[in-house]
Amino acid sequence: MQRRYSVDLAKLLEVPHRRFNPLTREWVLVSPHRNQRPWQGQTEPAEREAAPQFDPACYLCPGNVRAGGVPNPPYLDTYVFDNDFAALQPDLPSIEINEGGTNLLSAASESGICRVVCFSPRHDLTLAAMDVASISKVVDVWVEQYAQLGALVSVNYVQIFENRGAMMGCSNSHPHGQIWANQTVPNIPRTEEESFLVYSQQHHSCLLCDYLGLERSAADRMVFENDSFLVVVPFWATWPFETLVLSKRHAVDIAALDDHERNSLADILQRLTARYDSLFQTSFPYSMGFHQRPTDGQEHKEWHFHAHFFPPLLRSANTRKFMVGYELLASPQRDITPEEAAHRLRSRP
Ligand code: H2U
Ligand code: ZN
Repeated sequence: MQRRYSVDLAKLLEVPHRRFNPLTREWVLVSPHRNQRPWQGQTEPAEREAAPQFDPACYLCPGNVRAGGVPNPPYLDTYVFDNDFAALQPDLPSIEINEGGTNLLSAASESGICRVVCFSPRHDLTLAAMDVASISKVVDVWVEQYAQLGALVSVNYVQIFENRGAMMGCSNSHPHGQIWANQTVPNIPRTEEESFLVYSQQHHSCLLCDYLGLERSAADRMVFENDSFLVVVPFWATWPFETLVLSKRHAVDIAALDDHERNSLADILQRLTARYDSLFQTSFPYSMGFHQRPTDGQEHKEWHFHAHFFPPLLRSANTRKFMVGYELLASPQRDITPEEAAHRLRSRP
């Protein structure tokens, strides 16, 4: 299959090469020649039992009792509760160690709040199967939670995410996501924060606004767009069908989106997850989440609100990519190019 790329990119696509991720400032190894063999994709649907609309054994369904004995209310659209097995706890005493000041044995207490967000009372739905109006309500909840948790002096970063599918370690197929609100800014958003800052100081513009402009003019990695958001397989993607959802306007966080943009976000999430599902005729597993400005009271104009989708599937509903061996010890590596992945995603409904 011949597609037209810029001369330099076409040359690069013939040889092993590395690509730079400007957000994490790390490299990914791309080995396109290993993918010259014909596409061995399988499209037969994976064995799946249809889920019931209500599961009496599900701890997220309305009216059911969760671990610890708390019953869920008979909620009608979304429902948020404090995680019963929270990884973080609020109001901790401050403890810090650093033996000899060498950072060889360095640790500090970390306080925070973990919540679970049910997207729908219907046990059988997914973002892909929900209607945009219902997903808009989920977006409103994310905005509210980001603002509420972020306003706490003890919370400096709010990570909103969804783990979908047993392959990603999700324990329950009931549509839900999680929010972890931390005292400190965790590794990845902290690295992105530094990248945004340095880029804006060097170029007097925003890293992702500039990147968005490049992707729009090249179109090689574009998947689709709506009024306010654009989906690309980023140039530096490590997972086979990884995507980046970019706000077209320079918004620093989810709360800065206006009503129309919030609806657009719901629309893009519905259409992207449906496209993923149709790629291998399966309920596509992934981890997704938003990256946005830390809630440390600073303006952080350098931040550009975006979402990452990291799906593990490679060739079929049952063939996943493992980040092992070379990936664990040296650098992430991929065979199928981001351009090819974008092409496959573009060709789905
Ligand atoms: P997953 O999204 O990874 O499946 O996690 C679901 C969360 O739900 C998990 O963090 C929490 C788990 O701690 N949970 C409760 O808060 N209450 C329960 O009764 C069971 C699970
Ligand atoms: Zn349920």
